[in-house]
Amino acid sequence: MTRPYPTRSARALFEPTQAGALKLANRIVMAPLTRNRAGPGLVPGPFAVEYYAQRASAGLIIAEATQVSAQAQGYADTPGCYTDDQVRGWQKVTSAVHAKGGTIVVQLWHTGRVSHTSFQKDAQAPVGPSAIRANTKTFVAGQGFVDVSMPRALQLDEIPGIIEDFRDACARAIEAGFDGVELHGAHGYLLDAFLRDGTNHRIDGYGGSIGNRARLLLEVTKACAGAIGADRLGVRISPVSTAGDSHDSHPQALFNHVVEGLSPLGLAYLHVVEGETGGARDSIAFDYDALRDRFDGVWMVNNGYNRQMAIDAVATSRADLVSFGRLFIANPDLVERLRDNAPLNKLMGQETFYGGGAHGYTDYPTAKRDRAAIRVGEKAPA
Ligand code: 8OZ
Repeated sequence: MTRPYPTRSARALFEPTQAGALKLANRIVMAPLTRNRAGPGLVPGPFAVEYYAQRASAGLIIAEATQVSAQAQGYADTPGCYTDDQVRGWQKVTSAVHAKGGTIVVQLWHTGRVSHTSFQKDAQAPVGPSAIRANTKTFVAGQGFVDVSMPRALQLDEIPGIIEDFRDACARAIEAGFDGVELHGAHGYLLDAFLRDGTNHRIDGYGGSIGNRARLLLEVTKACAGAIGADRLGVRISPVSTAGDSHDSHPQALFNHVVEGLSPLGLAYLHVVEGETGGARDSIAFDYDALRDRFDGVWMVNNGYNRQMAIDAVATSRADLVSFGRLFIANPDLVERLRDNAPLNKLMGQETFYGGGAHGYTDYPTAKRDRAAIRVGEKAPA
């Protein structure tokens, strides 16, 4: 960090702030979490309202990755934001979160080549920047985990339609009551796959140089900002993560350019996954401070943060916001537990993460309920 950033108190993590037009009760963010529980029509499922409302004390909820179109789907039972029914389903979620004083945006994605013919109209090939198959798997109902399909390269004249799908889904997200949108520019999905020279071998204006590879992300971001206001729009990137078989020969130069392009747009925030998603934070050397110095705005960090790391990151101003994934799965009242330095629930088994019903979704207890249980119970736990 070289710019002058203010130092803050150790309590700053728990104090209100603002990210663009978004008002946050604290600097603790629920990261977007794929849970594969959407109902018929890819409408948010029956337990989604309760699940998100339980977590409304987060400064910001980023609702799970949600398709901008039917073509954008890459996994079983992930929700959409492109039909009237989906919008009506999301309205119930956003109303419940707002009723509890929360702030909620939705992460919008196009999974690109991380998809399977079974999700595509007429079992067509999924689309990507180039016809290069990702070395990764997806979950298909009835088949379990299977290799993703060989994609076809998007034709140049299809790209305006992709941008339009993102813009339309943003408008629908606002109609659904979301306070804003996060664009999924990470983890090897369509926007990230365009960025990287390992996955983008195009020879038109969307491939080749870093400037060309960054074009789609920047065009989508500008279109979405035009639709809903840049101050309600965030972008997530994962510079060195190999999630979704993502790889690039020069990530520092690439993401320096991306962030320089995003900075003047006046976004609500930039959300940066540091290191390997869900894994090592430092397996690959990367200068995140160099990115931060290129971004004039709210800086959100993610990946493996615990209470002390989050307090320190905010107090030193290395970050403005910290997002938590797994800890928010297991602790609906994560904000209160971190504030009180209370013990955290253990995460249930991986079989509850993706798909299923209420178990492992809405049945994690709050600490308050635990205390109530202790008051009425026979004896307190050791
Ligand atoms: C885990 C399983 C499926 C999708 C991501 C949306 O990596 C995801 C995802 C995570 O961003």
